[in-house]
Amino acid sequence: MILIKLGGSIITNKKKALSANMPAVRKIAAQLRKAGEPCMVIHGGGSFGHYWSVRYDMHTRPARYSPRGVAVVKNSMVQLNRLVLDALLDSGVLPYCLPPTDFVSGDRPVPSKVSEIPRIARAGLVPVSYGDVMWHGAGKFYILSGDRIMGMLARLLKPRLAVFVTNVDGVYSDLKTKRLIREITTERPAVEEVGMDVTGGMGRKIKEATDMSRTGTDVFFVNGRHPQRIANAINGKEFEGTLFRG
Ligand code: IP8
Repeated sequence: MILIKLGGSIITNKKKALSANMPAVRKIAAQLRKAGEPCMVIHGGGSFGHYWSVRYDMHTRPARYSPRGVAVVKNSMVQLNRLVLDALLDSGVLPYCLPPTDFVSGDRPVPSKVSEIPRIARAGLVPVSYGDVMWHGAGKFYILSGDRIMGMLARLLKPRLAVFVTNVDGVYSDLKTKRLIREITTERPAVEEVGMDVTGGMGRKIKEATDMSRTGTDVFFVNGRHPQRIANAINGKEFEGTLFRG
């Protein structure tokens, strides 16, 4: 099983509110069709969920956020998810929509629900989940990042590999020169300012990827603007990107 995170930076135009980049999803879908093993896709919020989370000052910390903010953020993620599902279906990938509320309760994954996911994937469908605003209980909500979902699922499902698809080539050691770290060992990654991103941007991804690799999963970071790299990473071919070895 392979877990694939489609970053909001690749499936939306982060500089323009509520603008999706569905041609990018279609090109990535064409590569996923080459995977030859069960896959799950998780997508981020980009200029949908993050745009509204910033506007309503909502974060990953559970709190009594504006009910209107909760409704608006959730609605925007359903809209983006719908666009992603349509683009996948148009491209010959058969998505099975699984909002995180289907397998997360409070801030914890529900193991009996998570264990169904590989079965759905083996039945020929591609489960699709996404970062979302979640009910935490006691009047509180929180923003659950798709990156966090990757970490939760990897711990329980032990996938063969996990791929973070972003709009950069991988993890850089220097943001100015864009020197790519091919494999994370001792070199310190450089992390950009997060800007319109309430869940922590590249820093959060690196943290999740490090934890996932420690539990045995190989994790790749690849640039979704060169979709062929996704298929190369999945199929064990030489690829441009960063590896966190499991
Ligand atoms: O882009 C965030 O998901 P992420 C989802 O994977 C929302 O961090 C609602 C902002």
